[in-house]
Amino acid sequence: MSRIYLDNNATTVLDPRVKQAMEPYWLQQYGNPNSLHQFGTETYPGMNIAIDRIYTGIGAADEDDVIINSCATEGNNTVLKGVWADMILNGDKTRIVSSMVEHPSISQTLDWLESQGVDIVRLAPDADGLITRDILAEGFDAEKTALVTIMWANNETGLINPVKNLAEFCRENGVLFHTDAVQAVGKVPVNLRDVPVDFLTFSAHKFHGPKGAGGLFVRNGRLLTPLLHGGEQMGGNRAGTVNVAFMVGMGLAMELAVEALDFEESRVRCMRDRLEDAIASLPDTLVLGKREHRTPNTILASFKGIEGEAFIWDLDRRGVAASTGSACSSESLEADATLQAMVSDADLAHTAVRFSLSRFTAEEEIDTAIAAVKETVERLRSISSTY
Ligand code: C6P
Repeated sequence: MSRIYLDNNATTVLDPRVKQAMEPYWLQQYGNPNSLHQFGTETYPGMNIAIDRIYTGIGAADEDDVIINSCATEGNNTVLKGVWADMILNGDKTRIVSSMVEHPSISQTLDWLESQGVDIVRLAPDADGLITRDILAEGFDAEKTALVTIMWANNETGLINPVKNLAEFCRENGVLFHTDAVQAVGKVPVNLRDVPVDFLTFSAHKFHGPKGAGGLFVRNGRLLTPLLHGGEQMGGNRAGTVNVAFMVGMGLAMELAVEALDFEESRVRCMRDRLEDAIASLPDTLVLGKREHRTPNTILASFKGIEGEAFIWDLDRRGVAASTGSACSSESLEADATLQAMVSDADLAHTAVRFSLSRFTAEEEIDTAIAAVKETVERLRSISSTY
């Protein structure tokens, strides 16, 4: 049985062109870029091209910095803990403002900062599941606030926050703004010339690059206390030997993902809508979030009376891979504020299943997936009705 992968928000397949571009850096150009000999210096051209591709891909300017790191979790931790060290522990700010619907790499870090005495404000989304400028503005205290961090696109629902408005509000109030753009890069345009964020995180494996490579955009190269102290790599902002192969792979993956944005917006959206229509037509089924507010590849659906994990297992037996919310906190969906804000029926809110496509998803796979979803729903509902 051929397998169908509809869990691209968890991770994506490496683009074969990216794999090929990384190849020389394992056995031939394996030098340490910080070494003075040729093995070291011959890695420079590839790294420079990669950095150019990343700057172009997100619209960074020469005066900005992009710190290459291991993943978005690292980038998110770097911003939150750096701002804490610089502006709260060693400054006069007391507060970080965020939302109730962030990825655990933000929410768990905020929980820890709260345990250290930081005043954390977690905004609830509106009925559409979004954090709007009005929600942020209500009761906002610029004197106290060191940072606002709101994700660009939600990994479970695909809902896209109005990040430009939020960033502009923070700029007007003189407060730093960070966005976790892991699920936005490669799915929707991310142009930081238009969107005045101060910090932005991304992760290569979400856009067909290698796992274990990420980036942190820092407006105007603003200095933050680093998470990793040690060598002078990344201008002293992130110590540790640079993973040249992964950096090269991430650069090309970024370029290819940006080139494919039209395809994402047209073909991927079209396939997603077809699957979504089929799911929504099943009885007692709900798809969360308005289409126009979501990334083109994501569906979060809820099947009344069916337990999420049972659904995933049954669907997997039919050769289709989906997930119950995010890969690192599947069971947290019950407590997910986005769902609670959007679904009044508690039973529906317990059973959400995420389907996420990519530009490598094929039309025929959607036909097979639709049939498999229908069979799974019928089977699991028939079992539950016999008890
Ligand atoms: N979300 C999901 O199934 P890393 O793995 O550190 O590069 O990325 C973490 C991360 C941060 N922010 C967002 C919005 C994310 O979606 C993720 C990864 C996966 O939803 C795995 S939990």
